Amino acid sequence: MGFKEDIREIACELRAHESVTIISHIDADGISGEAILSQALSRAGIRVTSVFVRQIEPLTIRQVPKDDTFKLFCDLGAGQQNLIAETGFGNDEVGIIDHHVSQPCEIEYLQANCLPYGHTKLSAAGVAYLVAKEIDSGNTDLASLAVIGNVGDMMAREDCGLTGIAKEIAYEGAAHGSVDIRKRDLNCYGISTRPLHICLSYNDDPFIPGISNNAGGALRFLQKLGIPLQDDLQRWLVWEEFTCEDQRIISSALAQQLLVHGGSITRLFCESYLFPAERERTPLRNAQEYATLLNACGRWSRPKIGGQICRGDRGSAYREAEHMLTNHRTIIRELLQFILDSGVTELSHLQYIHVGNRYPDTIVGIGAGMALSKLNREKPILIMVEQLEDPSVTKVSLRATEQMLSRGVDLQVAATAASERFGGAGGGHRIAAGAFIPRESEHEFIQHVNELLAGQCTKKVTGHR
Ligand SMILES: [Mn+2]
Repeated sequence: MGFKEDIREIACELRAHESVTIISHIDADGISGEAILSQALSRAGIRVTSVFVRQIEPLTIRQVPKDDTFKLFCDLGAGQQNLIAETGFGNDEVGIIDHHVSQPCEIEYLQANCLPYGHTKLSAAGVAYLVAKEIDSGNTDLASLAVIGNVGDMMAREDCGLTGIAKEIAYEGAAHGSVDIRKRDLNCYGISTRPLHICLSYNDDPFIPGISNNAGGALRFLQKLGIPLQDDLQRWLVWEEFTCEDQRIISSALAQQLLVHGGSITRLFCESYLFPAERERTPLRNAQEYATLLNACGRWSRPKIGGQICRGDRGSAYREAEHMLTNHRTIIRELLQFILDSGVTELSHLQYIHVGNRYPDTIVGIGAGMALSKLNREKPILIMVEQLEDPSVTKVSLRATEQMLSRGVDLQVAATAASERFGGAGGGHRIAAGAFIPRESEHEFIQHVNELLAGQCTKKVTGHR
């Protein structure tokens, strides 16, 4: 069977049910995936209720109702099939839409998963969109949500743009008119909302000397170009608002700056995905910032607010999400400062820090990713946080950079193997992974992750020789 057949089969199964419960993940991919599926199902006359969870584990699986609805897992489930089976769900009442590593299981659940077919750069929302289109070919208006899920799950990061099926979906969105694709745009987060010098100074991929981590330097750099940086109301322009000609002048000056310092310009540009129907200077204008807005909702336990925004609410839900986004950023900034002030402990192949119970476990991974550019850029970072609900469990987040991946680093493999060894559970992606481990194993766990990372790097080197 191929991926297409799996999509067809799950769509066919869904159409046969009167009511469906969607169980989805609280991140941007899970929220946009749920919005795609629930809208496609409602349009087909199927009743839908949705449950959002942070992950599927023995405690959270109790939130899945034991009723006669069909259970559709989205952005999770593939790696937890044994738990789903142990909980008593039969193979006639479960479907899984996922892009994570699938776990062997006695019960063969219906599953649409792009990963076993080698589509490594497609998110769950991407798969959900394919299912939605199989339910009704008229569902192409949902493509923009799939773009948000794909971008939110970093599918565009490595190649500076979406590829494969995810790219095809973006082009369907463009054909529908809801997505505006900029083929050679500035590879920088915040092109719709941040004053350009701030936007540039926050960016470290590529790291531009004199500009990255240096807002003053970035501003002086732009001022020298002799182009207007503010509008008539003295507001700083955001990247999107510069004329094409001015964007060209800025881009070539940035390229020059990189080249002068011996850098490469390959990551200076990217394909970006804008939503022309959304209000200007809001995070809804492009896929990256939209995904952050949804992530903020999820991380602060209000994923359904994100879902309302995906369905078009630009009133109270949107205002609430904006507040969460502000709060989200403030706490992450505090966490970042805490990491930098406290300092990390460096091992041969890893740097780590324990933040105790100061920060919610849902944001420490983001803070760790941001701290990485200001710490040793050669080693992945591991951050530990106490679980508020259960202090005997420690939540671990790991973050790496593209550069580290090219040297062989695979955090998903390390997190999974190391946590299993100590009776925990882990998962994620090569560049970002997480785990839950017993508190008493923290020290040994870190040492073991360090050993695994050391092994990954040597393997890569020998492979090349
Ligand atoms: Mn995902």
